[in-house]
Amino acid sequence: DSQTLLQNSLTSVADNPWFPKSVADLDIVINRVLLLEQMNDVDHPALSRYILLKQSMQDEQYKTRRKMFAQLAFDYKHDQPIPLVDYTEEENRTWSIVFNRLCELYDKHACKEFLENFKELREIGLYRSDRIPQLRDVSDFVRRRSGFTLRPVAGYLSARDFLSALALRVFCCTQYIRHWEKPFYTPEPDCCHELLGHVPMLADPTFAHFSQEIGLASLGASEEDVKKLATCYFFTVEFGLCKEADQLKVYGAGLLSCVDELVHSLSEKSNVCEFEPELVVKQECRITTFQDGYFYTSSFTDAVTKIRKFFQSVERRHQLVYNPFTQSVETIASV
Ligand code: NLE
Ligand code: FE2
Repeated sequence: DSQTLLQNSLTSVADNPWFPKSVADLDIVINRVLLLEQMNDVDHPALSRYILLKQSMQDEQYKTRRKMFAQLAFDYKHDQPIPLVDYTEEENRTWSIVFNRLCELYDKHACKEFLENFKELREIGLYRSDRIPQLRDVSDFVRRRSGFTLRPVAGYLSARDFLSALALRVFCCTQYIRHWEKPFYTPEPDCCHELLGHVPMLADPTFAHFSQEIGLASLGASEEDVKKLATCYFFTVEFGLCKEADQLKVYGAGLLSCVDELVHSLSEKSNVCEFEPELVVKQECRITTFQDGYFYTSSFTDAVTKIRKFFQSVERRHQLVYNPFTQSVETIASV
């Protein structure tokens, strides 16, 4: 009833006084990233994958390059064209190694929506094995297909900040590439992860719509609800599996960009259960090792339905609608 609704929105305004309401607001949000230098403080013996990352950070040349990429992202503003990058020979070579090995796995293991879009990206010449595509061109492609745009970012964002960009139909993408020594697993997102893992799915209108829906639900939500939303996002958009004619297929970007974990997730050793939001929200999201387990639904749309149903029981704090003409969200004063 209107009394409770009013109460909820008042509580939420007190808890979270501000959230981005337009693409311009994202200029403030997106620069709050977790940088590698800061990750150096997160030391833990169990993080063996993280130690790999530390090793690559001892490569001075690579470190300098990463600083340049971080600066590009920090300087970027929402109304500018995405900066073009002159990738080095070594960077393009790393891309080739990842691209070629993943292509061998996709035919058998990727879901049909992914394969369709990936094929198109190759046919139009945007995706080639010998050079890293420009984020600017890829963003134009995605916009034409699903209305999402890509935006450069320097590294990991908090779940709240990342999801808030989705609400505005903006997907944050790193532009640097992983270290050449570890092409088949990296704990961080990089251009292989964004372009190979996320982009083909994001070009699918249903998938794009769902991504925005999770984003909208996160705006002004409590810490607890943001964590739940982020965990559902993680085990679907990042690590989700689905079934096609009784065969497990992959649609999660964290698997589609990672040779080692893709193979692992479909092996005997992996633990795969049916996706149920109640169970999933209790899982730990791992970013420096393989996941403890993976979740499948009969189709990607089925995951959407389940998540939607689950979050209907979570209190809605705002009635927000996205206005595509102004690229902003508006509060509906319908109470
Ligand atoms: N582990 C992934 C990869 O190697 O491509 C990146 C994960 C980013 C969330
Ligand atoms: Fe990702």
